[in-house]
Amino acid sequence: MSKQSGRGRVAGLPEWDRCAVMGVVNVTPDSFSDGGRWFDTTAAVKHGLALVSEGADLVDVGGESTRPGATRVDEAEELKRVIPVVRGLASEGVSVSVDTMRASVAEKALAAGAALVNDVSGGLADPAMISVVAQSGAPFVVMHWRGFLDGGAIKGVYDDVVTEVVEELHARVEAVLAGGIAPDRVVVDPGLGFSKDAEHDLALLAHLDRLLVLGHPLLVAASRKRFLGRVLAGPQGAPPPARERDAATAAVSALAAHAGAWAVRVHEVRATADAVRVARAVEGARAERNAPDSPEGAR
Ligand code: PMM
Repeated sequence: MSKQSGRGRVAGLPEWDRCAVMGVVNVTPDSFSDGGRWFDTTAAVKHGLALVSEGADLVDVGGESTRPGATRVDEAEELKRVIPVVRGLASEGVSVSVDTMRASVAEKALAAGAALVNDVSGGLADPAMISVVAQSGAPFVVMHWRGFLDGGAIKGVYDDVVTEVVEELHARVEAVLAGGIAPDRVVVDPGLGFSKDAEHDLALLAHLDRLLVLGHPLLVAASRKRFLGRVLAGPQGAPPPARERDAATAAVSALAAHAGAWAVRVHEVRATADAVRVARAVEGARAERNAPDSPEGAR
């Protein structure tokens, strides 16, 4: 399968000729890397617009932290956090993604102008999610998920993480298609850091080609995650804090773009916007060199 099939196009969203950049706005007091900073509608909308001016193609708005140990917010609170921010950004013409595990939040966010539903549970947390998204005709991100993180260590045990993630994602894709979401509206995501340790995350990044075989555009969300802290710390050292992992995040963005990812989800947009453009330029140079009528390609 060509790299292009992973990049592909997601029906219902603009088309980019390179890996797209999804900027993150967490409207939460407690997300692990930026919690509390945009916990106010005006500040959150302003931040989303700033991310767009720095090069974000999409802005992902979430009102519930998924960090290990986080307790779930109730539905009313999640709606209060997310909907005004979605509405504010959509009214400015931003392509907004809503990061939620709740069908009711997805439904109201779509009505407020969101263009994409990003569910870290891949439709598992709320049995109504798939039908709500199917009825709306919105595209849907299916992330690999083995349940809420307080569910026990067994969830992070794999014999072969790449094969298992591919198989489990395949099963979720079948479920969302059976639930009526159109195939050209399904995006897959390996769920880095969710029931996975640093070795698992690195193995998945090393084998993004295996995820592309699923035949759907691929989203990679490595931004500031624990595994980057581990890599930067080395065997003995202490991991740098989340906000000092942005250069490492941009490195992953370049690698993911080069491997054919459709989009990368990041907190700090500027460096990643550069990274995906460099990856695109390299891709263009390769295509030119391989073209049958180029002196290089003819050799
Ligand atoms: N990770 C987080 C939140 N949302 N969405 C997708 N599709 N994939 C992810 O890996 C993902 C996500 C957790 O990170 P954050 O708290 O920094 O937003």
